[in-house]
Amino acid sequence: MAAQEEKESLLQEETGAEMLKGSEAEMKSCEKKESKLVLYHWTQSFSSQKVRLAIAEKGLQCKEYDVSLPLSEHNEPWFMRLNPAGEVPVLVHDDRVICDPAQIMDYLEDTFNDDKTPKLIPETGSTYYHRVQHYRELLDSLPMDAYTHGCILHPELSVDSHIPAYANTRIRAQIGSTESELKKLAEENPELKDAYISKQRRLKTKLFDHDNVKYLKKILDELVQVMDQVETELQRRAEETPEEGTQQSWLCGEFFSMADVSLAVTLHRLKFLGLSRRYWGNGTRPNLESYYERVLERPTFCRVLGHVNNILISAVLPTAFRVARKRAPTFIGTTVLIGLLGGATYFAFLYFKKRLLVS
Ligand SMILES: N[C@@H](CCC(=O)N[C@@H](CS)C(=O)NCC(=O)O)C(=O)O
Repeated sequence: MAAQEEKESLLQEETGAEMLKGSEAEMKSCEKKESKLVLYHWTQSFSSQKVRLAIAEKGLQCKEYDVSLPLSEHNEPWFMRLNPAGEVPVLVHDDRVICDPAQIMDYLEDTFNDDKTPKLIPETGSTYYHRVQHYRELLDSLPMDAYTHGCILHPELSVDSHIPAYANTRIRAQIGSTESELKKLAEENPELKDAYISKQRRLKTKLFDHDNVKYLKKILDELVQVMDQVETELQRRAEETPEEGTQQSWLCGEFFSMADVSLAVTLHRLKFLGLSRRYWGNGTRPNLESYYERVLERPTFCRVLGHVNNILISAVLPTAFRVARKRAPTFIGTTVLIGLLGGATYFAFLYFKKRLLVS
């Protein structure tokens, strides 16, 4: 379990074994602010994608660690100790551990606020501030995990999705095994028993809803109103006269804000799920359509999330490498043993051949 040990030791290091004291130390820790950011995330996790985009937009240095959901690494004891909800993303900054994605983004905004760092939330009290917060809240309240599970479990709800056909069987098998896995982990780790049991209960209710087609159709219908509201806001932006020398505006104004982080990642997820045609294809919401096209061309977005909808590159291959790495000792051991046995047989053959020839 080399990866786990590496993460655990990093965590120990990060959570303040060598915490500094006094004003001089504070200054030093301020200097090192950026280099001490660590994000535990999973490439396919919607909430992780938002945080990763916000970090990139702010130009922050951050160490990223993949916590594989398909391999259930988020349920391993070391991760449950970090976040008892067993969910990604988790941000560790010096001795602080922040588990909620919205809180992580507020923390980043409040902490890294010097003149050189781009702001994603405008000055409190300004019109822009209220607009950004309004759209951020509106978009962040969407049940993205329900859309995601729903479209995987019921492919008939979407057209043109990037979800591979095997995902349905895979996720059903995972849902089936997670309950017993969490119960077993609760028995093996008494100090985390409550966390495992409440997680198991929470997941059960959640996944029951996400498999309910009637509920899924209802929430997908409700999404129409949100998309209408966004389309109207984007139309307003298009009608505003841009200041001289400025480029095309984003959702709340001429700057890319936290609301854009939410909108960009939401649209990318809807595209992945095969829901884009339903909400902005065929000229139904032209502003939304051109907005998404601009998002795809944005360098930070391309760099951080450009490949996440390609499941082979972003999930299948990294998972396969992770499995190979975890099994490396067994694999190497077996290979050496086969090699030794093969070699011994060959030398025994040579020996007996020589003796036979001699005799
Ligand atoms: N709890 C957070 C979101 C975090 C979250 O749901 N993370 C998902 C991935 S996007 C996760 O880690 N799921 C794993 C699990 O529930 O077992 C919220 O309320 O917004």
